[in-house]
Amino acid sequence: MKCFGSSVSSEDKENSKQIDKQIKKWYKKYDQAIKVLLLGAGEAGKTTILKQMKILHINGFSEEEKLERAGQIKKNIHEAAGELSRQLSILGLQPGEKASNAALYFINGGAPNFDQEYFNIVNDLWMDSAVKECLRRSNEYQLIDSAEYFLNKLDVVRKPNYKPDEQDILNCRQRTTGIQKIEFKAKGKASSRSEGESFWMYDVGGQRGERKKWLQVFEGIHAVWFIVAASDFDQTLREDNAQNRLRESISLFGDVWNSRFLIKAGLIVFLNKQDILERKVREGRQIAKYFPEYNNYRSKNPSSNDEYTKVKEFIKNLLVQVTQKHAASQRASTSRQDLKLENSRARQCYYHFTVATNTDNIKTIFDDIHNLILRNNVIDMGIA
Ligand SMILES: Nc1nc2c(ncn2[C@@H]2O[C@H](COP(=O)(O)OP(=O)(O)OP(=O)(O)O)[C@@H](O)[C@H]2O)c(=O)[nH]1
Ligand SMILES: [Mg+2]
Repeated sequence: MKCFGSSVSSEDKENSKQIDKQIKKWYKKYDQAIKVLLLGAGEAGKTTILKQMKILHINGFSEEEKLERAGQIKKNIHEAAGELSRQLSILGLQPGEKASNAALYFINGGAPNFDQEYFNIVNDLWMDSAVKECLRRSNEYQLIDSAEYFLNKLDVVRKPNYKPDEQDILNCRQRTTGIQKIEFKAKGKASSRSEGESFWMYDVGGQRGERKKWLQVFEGIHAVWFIVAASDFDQTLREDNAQNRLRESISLFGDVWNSRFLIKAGLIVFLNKQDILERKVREGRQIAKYFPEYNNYRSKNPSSNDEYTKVKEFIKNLLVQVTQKHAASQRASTSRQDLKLENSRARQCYYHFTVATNTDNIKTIFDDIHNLILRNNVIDMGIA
């Protein structure tokens, strides 16, 4: 039996040296953290994904953080109750006497003290059917996503010793200003080390005024996770009520895809808020009213008669088209020789349908992406 190395030619030796060198180079790269940047428009779900990473890979939330979140959750309730109260008359809705009085309390303002009397007033408002109708029409104005979740949990949140659980924290809304970073280690199926890989994840604010800060974190990013709230097709921007939210997201995605600062970064799109999208479609909301091109859209999977499946594929296709448009314009301006090079480096984009508030869903998707990074797509991911 031949022993390894006993009859190795000098050519083999040279090859093996080269491979060792390459492997060392890779390990050196992996020694550094894998840097992930969360991007997307306001309220897309970036911070919610970051919170999931804390739950999945760090120790979740400290007692101090939970207490802080309890205060923010009460502010969410106050903001939601205030907005619903203001919109009742704008939408021409007629609540009963109790809810009318409660609405006046919110319209007249004043700092809340969150005592039991305060929660009775919120309850009077929330129990009214006109207020429920007002919530149903929330795409016509700006209401935080967590409104229904916390108004339905009034009995729990109003308890003097209320401490939020993980699901409450995932639903709590707090706009990001500035840049946050978390560090964690994660082990994938293909991890070669017992402790797994190091990740650095950056979260930024997505509203228009925040985006000028993004450039500060583009340097050395390996992967961008671009979060789109797919359910936003019938809503307008909080910053500009003349602009459709989903159109803004798609145009922003184009800017990110074409950014020369991110050309080496792998791009993964999270088509988020699938739970809300599915509910809207099942309720009969028509995407064609906002995206007339839907009428001409032919599903790639015509055997599926499911309207929700068709709508989610249509939204994904809007993003795919952005990447194809760029490739086509590149080809038009490239010589034959360069074209070969361009095609050999054709950039990939990966798509996932997500519910950022669902820990199991995000765990599965994170594991997929992690394994993709480790397996064979290192070049696509911009790491090698
Ligand atoms: N139902 C549902 N709610 C979600 C989902 N993803 C995020 N949310 C909620 O949407 C709201 C906005 O999410 P954030 O994570 O704060 O959004 P963001 O992208 O960080 O927003 P900015 O900080 O303004 O850029 C929060 O109340 C979340 O709980 C989802 O998939 N489903
Ligand atoms: Mg945020």
